[in-house]
Amino acid sequence: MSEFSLIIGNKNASSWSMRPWLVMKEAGLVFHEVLVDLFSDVREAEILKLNPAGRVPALRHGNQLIWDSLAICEYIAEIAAEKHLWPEDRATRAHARSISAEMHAGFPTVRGQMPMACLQTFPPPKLEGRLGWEVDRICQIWRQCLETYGGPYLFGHFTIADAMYAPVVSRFKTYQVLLEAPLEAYAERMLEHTAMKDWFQECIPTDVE
Ligand SMILES: N[C@@H](CCC(=O)N[C@@H](CS)C(=O)NCC(=O)O)C(=O)O
Repeated sequence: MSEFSLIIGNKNASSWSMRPWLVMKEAGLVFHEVLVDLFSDVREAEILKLNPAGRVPALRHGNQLIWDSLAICEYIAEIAAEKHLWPEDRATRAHARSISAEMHAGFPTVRGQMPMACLQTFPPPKLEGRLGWEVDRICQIWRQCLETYGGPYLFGHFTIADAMYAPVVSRFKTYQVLLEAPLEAYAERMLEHTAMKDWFQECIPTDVE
């Protein structure tokens, strides 16, 4: 059995789980998956048995438990240092960390009104008010990264920042958000990423929360 166990929710719906899962795949780590059904009545008790913080994802590595998606990504970046899961240049790394933290702490309206449902397609919501602002802000972030670093991913090669925005790529597809050509090309590239494709293939449809 692998030394790593990643505790995650339903692949179709658990955007927080998707992020470290992609990062661990990109790092080339072999890991055991522990799946918790977030639609089960006993999910709270199930999760609490595995993580006292009561949330997924969490990573068990030997006796060490690491919880919270970004903390797991940071841990993997240190373990697989040769993969440069953060950009090497300090200023670029600070930029990548800033947009990752912005996603981690923000965009509550996108989260609430456009829940992740990888396999499903829904009519586009009206992109106005706070929702419109948040979607525009994500587009601004992607545009600035792609223009500054030249693509094909946000900071050139695939980094934790791409993983942090991967659920948004999925949401934009599900809710048919129209994007300008370079951003659409980025979203397509992300959907073609091997780990992303594997995640989608392993999804089972769920209700939307
Ligand atoms: N800040 C946390 C958020 C994790 C989170 O909210 N996970 C949700 C599922 S995607 C969860 O565990 N929900 C527990 C529940 O529904 O009972 C992280 O980045 O890992």
